[in-house]
Amino acid sequence: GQVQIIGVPMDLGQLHRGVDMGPGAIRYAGLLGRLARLGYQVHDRGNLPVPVRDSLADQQEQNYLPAIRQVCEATYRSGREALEQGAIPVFLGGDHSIAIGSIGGVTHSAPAGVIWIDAHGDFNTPQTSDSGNIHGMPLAVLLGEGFPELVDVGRPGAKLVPGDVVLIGIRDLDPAERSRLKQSGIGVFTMRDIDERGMAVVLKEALKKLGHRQRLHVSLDVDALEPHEAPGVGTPSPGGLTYREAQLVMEILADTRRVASLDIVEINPILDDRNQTAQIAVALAASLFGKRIL
Ligand code: DIR
Ligand code: MN
Ligand code: MN
Ligand code: MN
Repeated sequence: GQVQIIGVPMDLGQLHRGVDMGPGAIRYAGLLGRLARLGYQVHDRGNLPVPVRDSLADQQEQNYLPAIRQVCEATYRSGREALEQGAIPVFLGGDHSIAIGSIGGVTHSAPAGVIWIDAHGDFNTPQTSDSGNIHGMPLAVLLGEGFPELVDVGRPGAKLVPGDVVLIGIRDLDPAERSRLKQSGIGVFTMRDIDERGMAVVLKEALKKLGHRQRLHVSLDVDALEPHEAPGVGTPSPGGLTYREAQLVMEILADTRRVASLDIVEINPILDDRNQTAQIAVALAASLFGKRIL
């Protein structure tokens, strides 16, 4: 199969500088070589253009909404094209707001199930957000809620229905976001579920919820991982997935042979320890695309 790497160096959805260097860090950690050695034909499409934050002073009080919309439009087109060319797109963030474009693009002609791996719900609307940061809103946008400029990226309206989404690794929700999520019909698997029942059981239940969808998209926010292991993130949350739990997720997902696209987001090399977080992300991607121990 063919993999297309699509870098989206966007840091506008949150406050910390440095997330724009995520695509470089992930490439430097050896993503292309790892996928090539698994037998994929890997094509790097380079990075999409993203305006520099310092050039957007006039958008600051809108939390960079116009620029984020524009970048998500371009991300949508790249994802749609990759799929039309029969490739697996791998989107390198950037912050999680890029998923508005990536998941929109990969659902352009047919729906997909989404496995959203994150410490956070990313289910805020402008009304429920405490921070105003758009990276806390992309899942709500994909379900049709929030800024219309973002909801209508690529094609008008919602890109997903609640039954198409499962969340894994959740442990940090804002109060109003939490009640929205509980009422949403989205499958939410919290750290408590994982602690009590084990990752293998939880993930199999999550996959059962997505049984109606042939194709799966994995959206990996690396802050889902335990911050002692993956420190290079802007919003670390204690009590996260261990490296081994995250590996097991990827191995079980690989066994389904239904994974058709991937986001790797929120890696901040400035906050990282010698690129360790990008290296973990690359090892997880290798497992997701079929690397086996035996
Ligand atoms: C918080 C943090 N819920 C917000 N969200 C993060 O700003 O809406 N998402 N960090 O990744
Ligand atoms: Mn996220
Ligand atoms: Mn997160
Ligand atoms: Mn974050």
